[in-house]
Amino acid sequence: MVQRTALIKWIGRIMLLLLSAAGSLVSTEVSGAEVPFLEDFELLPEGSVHGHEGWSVSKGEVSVVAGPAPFGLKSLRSAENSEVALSVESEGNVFWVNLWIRTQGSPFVPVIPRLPKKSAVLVFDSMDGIQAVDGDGAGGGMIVNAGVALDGSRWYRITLKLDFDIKKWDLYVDGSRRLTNLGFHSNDAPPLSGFMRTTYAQSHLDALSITDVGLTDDTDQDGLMDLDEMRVYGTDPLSADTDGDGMRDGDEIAAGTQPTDDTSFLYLRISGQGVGSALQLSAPTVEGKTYELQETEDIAIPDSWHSVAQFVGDGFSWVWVVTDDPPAIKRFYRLVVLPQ
Ligand SMILES: [Ca+2]
Ligand SMILES: [Ca+2]
Ligand SMILES: [Ca+2]
Repeated sequence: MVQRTALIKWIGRIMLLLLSAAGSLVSTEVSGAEVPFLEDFELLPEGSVHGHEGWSVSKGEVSVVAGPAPFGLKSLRSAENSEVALSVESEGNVFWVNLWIRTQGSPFVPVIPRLPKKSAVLVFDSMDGIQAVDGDGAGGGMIVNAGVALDGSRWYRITLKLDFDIKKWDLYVDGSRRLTNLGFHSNDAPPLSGFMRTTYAQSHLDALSITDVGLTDDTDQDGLMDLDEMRVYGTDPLSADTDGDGMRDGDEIAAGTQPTDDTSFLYLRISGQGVGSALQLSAPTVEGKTYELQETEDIAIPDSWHSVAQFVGDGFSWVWVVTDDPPAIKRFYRLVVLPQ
C-alpha cells in the first residue's frame, strides 16, 4: 500500500493548471478536487468525464473509455477539438504534475500572447514534438523544444515540477529531465488550481497525479524516487522495504522481483550441506535477468569475490551443484543480478 498520510498537507488554496494537446499547461483559479490528486480513471464510469471529481468538459467530447491505457483498463480520451479542465484545491508552493499521454500532436502552434494567463504551458506539436513555453511572466515568452519527437502509437510520461516561489518550472519526459528553469507564462497566476487540455486531434491521457513529491527526492533512500514509487511501482515512498521481505524496494525493481509481495525476493538456497552429500545451490529466477554466482574464501576481503557462473533467468529455479564436494576449504557464495 502506498502511504499518503505524510503527503496530505494541502488544504485551501485554489488553482488551475492548463494543459493543451496543441499545447498548453497553465494555471488559473477554479475550485475542485483536493491535492494530492491521483486519477487513474479506473473507478469512473465510461462516458463523458464532465461533472466527475472536478472535471469539466467545455468543448467537444472527452470521455472515460476502456483502453488503451498504460495502467489498468481505462483512460481519458479527448476527441478532436475538445477542451477539458480539472480543478483542484491545494496548498503549498512546489507541485509535481505527472501524467501519461498518447497523442500524435497538433499541427497548430499556439500564439503565446493569446493563451490564457497560466503558469506552465506545454505544447504537443505534430512536427516538432514535445515543446514548452519559456514564459516571461507577463503573458509572453518563447517556445523551446524538449527534443522528443511524438509517436502517436506510444505513451509518453510527462512530469512537470512547478515552483511558485521562484516562478519556474522543469519538464521531464519518461522520467528524464529535459528542460529546466523555464519561466511561467504568467506570474499573476496563483499556485496550482488544476489543469486544462485542448486537443485538436484525438488523444489519450491516463494516470494523472498532482503531488508534492517528485523525481528529485528519494525520502526512504531505497534507490527509487518518491514519485516513481507512488505512480510507477506502487510502493511506499516512506518505507525502504514496502513488503517487509528484507529486500529494499529499489533492489527488488533491479532484480525483477515484486516489491509489494513478501514471497517474491532474490535468494540463494543451499541444500545437501555436510560431509559426503553433494552441495547444491538454487535460486528463483526472473526471465531475462542476468545473474552471476560468486564465491570467496574470506568475506572479510571485499575484493575477493569472483565469478563462478553466469546465467540468464528463465523464470524457473536455477540449480548449481558444487562438484568438488566435500569442498577442501570453507567457501562463501552469493548471487548477484547484473545491471542490464
Ligand atoms: Ca524511495
Ligand atoms: Ca520505498
Ligand atoms: Ca518482494
